Amino acid sequence: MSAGAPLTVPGALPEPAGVAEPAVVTIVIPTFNESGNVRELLARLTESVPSRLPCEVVFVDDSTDDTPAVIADAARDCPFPVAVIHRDVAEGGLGGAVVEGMKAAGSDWIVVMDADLQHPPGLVPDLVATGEKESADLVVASRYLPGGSRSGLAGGYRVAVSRAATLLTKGLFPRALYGISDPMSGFFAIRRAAVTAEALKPLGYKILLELAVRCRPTAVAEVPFVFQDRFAGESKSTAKEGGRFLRHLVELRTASAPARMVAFGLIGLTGFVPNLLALHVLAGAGLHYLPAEIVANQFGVMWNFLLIEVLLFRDRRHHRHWADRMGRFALLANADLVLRIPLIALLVGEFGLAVLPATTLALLTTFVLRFAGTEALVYLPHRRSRNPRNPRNPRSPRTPRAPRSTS
Ligand SMILES: Nc1nc2c(ncn2[C@@H]2O[C@H](COP(=O)(O)OP(=O)(O)OP(=O)(O)O)[C@@H](O)[C@H]2O)c(=O)[nH]1
Ligand SMILES: [Mg+2]
Repeated sequence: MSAGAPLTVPGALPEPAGVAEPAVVTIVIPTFNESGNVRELLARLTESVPSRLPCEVVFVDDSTDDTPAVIADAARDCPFPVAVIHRDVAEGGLGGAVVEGMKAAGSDWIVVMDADLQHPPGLVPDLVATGEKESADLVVASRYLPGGSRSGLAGGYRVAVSRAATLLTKGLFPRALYGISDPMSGFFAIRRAAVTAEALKPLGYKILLELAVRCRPTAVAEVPFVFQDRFAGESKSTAKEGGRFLRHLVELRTASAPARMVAFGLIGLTGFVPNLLALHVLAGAGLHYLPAEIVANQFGVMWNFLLIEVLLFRDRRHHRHWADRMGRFALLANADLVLRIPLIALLVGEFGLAVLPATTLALLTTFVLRFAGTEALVYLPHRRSRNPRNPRNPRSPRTPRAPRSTS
């Protein structure tokens, strides 16, 4: 099986001999070097799913080992269709892989599960049955319901991190996650009709969170499950994945312009720290306080620029060169200072406001102008880069891919 061969018919899954019934559930399994697990996983799925529910399996694989070959071999014994989509570029990591699998799904229900047997295959039919019985769009396998447990999470540290991440996420998205006790779960069933794949911008591990926040499935149900020990191989979850998760949270939370403005303001506030520190050092070195103020302000501006680039406009950076973005951002930040004084003078002199309310109003006005300016002049594509086929990303048209069938 040659990795990354162009695939031409999106969504096509072959029917294995002897199975006439169309699949009710497509089981999407992301794999990254799971050659020690996939054979056992397919065997356990064979034991527990097709007798209760016609199914098909789609692996979305970013492996550098022989996982696709092992799947191809093991799939020969499966009474259901098995396909592998192998990606040369692991765009969006685990979450990106799941979305790719969802696009290829041909059934009414999609179940997402890990390949390392931490998610019990026997629960797949129960997830779908619960969804049907409760007319739910999304059914989450939860470790936090009575009867569920996190025993497979290696060590107290992992348990604490998982719990803290759950609380933080629930706090940030109380409405979207209402009724979901385990938004960090990677084991769930969702109706294909509830997935708007174009709305998804997955980033890393938390694909359930991405779906719940961006697709807003209306009815949600839960089923308890015991998170098992990894069957074989090593965890792919790294500290880098933690950073990705925080970026994912910020991206989801700042999807609307008002939320982005609040985040822009909060980042702006943190800029006081480098600004004051630089002022302290420069004044200590004997520089006159006025030039020191101007130079120190640039430290705050650069700090803000870096945070905004990484946290707020990560997916809107490629329209301009970084030096162009930095120059425009610095210009707007300094214009803010220049604009504020005449505005205060106008509000006091012409409109008779007292100095304090005039300053507050001027600060708010210049802040909103600066935010709008940053959105429009720094992080929106300039006209030349527009492309009728894909106005938001001139570089992108991606060749559609279909799964490579292995059985
Ligand atoms: N396609 C794809 N799959 C991935 C990627 N990263 C992880 N996976 C798969 O996603 C699933 C979950 O990854 P794990 O490493 O088991 O993460 P985890 O369950 O949080 O960590 P452990 O509890 O230590 O196993 C596994 O099936 C992995 O093979 C990726 O970048 N691409
Ligand atoms: Mg795992």
